[in-house]
Amino acid sequence: MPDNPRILVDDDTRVLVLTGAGVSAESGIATFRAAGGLWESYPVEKVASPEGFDEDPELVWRFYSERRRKARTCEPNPGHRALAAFEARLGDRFLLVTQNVDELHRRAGSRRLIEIHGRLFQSRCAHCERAPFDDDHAYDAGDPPLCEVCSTAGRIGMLRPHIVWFGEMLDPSHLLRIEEFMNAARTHRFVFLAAGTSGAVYPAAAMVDRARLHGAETWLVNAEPAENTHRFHHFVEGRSGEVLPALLG
Ligand code: BV8
Repeated sequence: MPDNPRILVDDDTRVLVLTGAGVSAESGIATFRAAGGLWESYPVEKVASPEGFDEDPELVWRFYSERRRKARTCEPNPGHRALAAFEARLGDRFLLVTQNVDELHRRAGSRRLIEIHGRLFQSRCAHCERAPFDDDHAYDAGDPPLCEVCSTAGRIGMLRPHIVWFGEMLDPSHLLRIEEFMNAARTHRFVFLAAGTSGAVYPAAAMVDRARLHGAETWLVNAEPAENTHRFHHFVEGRSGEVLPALLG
């Protein structure tokens, strides 16, 4: 791998990007599985699963409220901004898929963005079909919040974070949009780039395999080898806030 690799892009190239928690690390947001990560303080099945929410909604709301408080104080880093600039260059030949829920890609200006694991600053009702709504409240004192729509209808409906938990399906419309982008890209030069992800969570960790089936040249940028590094053509070890501006510049 040359010292300063670059992803060469011509007028025909389609680029699909997948990011994970490592892309937000330089903004001060804890990752999940690295040392000192979130899962060290909280057992994942207790705070990021529907069973955990059913068992102890107060604990789950404390976990997400703490993350809302923290994420509000963080800013996008050069890695987020490099991806937003790359989107501005490529337009509809670019699509960013993120596992991150911190909304820093949004705040950096990314718009061709799919947040496949949900959004930290949205809530929804766990019991009715009410659409997810913007919500930056920290509900960590007292009872979990209730849905007004349910209350008005004389029901008890508890609010939950608009997050995809383990054991929950991803939004089918998100998966369809990703598949459609890959199908359209297969007759062009197609690059798949993953950044800041340990490759531990599915179906996101299998995107590299789908992309290769569609003829993509695949790149991984990560601070350390990931679980699926061997499935990428290129691996650039480093911090995404430093590597991405050079790689995409
Ligand atoms: C589902 C909640 C159907 C939001 C999350 C096979 C196929 C399908 C499903 C499964 C399967 N096998 C198992 C499953 C079930 C499960 C799964 O994948 N389990 C794993 C643990 C084996 N998947 C699911 O349940 C998914 N649902 O598929 O439904 C189904 C259901 C059941 C059974 C079968 C099918 C739902 C997955 C979504 C779960 N929700 N989070 C939240 O609270 O945030 S996942 C969670 O992990 C986060 O969303 C996070 O984004 C995601 C992935 O983690 P990473 O982003 O990669 O973060 P991590 O800390 O791991 O790594 C960061 C990396 O960055 C590190 O390598 C580090 O070195 C690096 N780094 C650090 N600093 C930097 C850096 N890199 C660059 N620069 C830096 N500065």
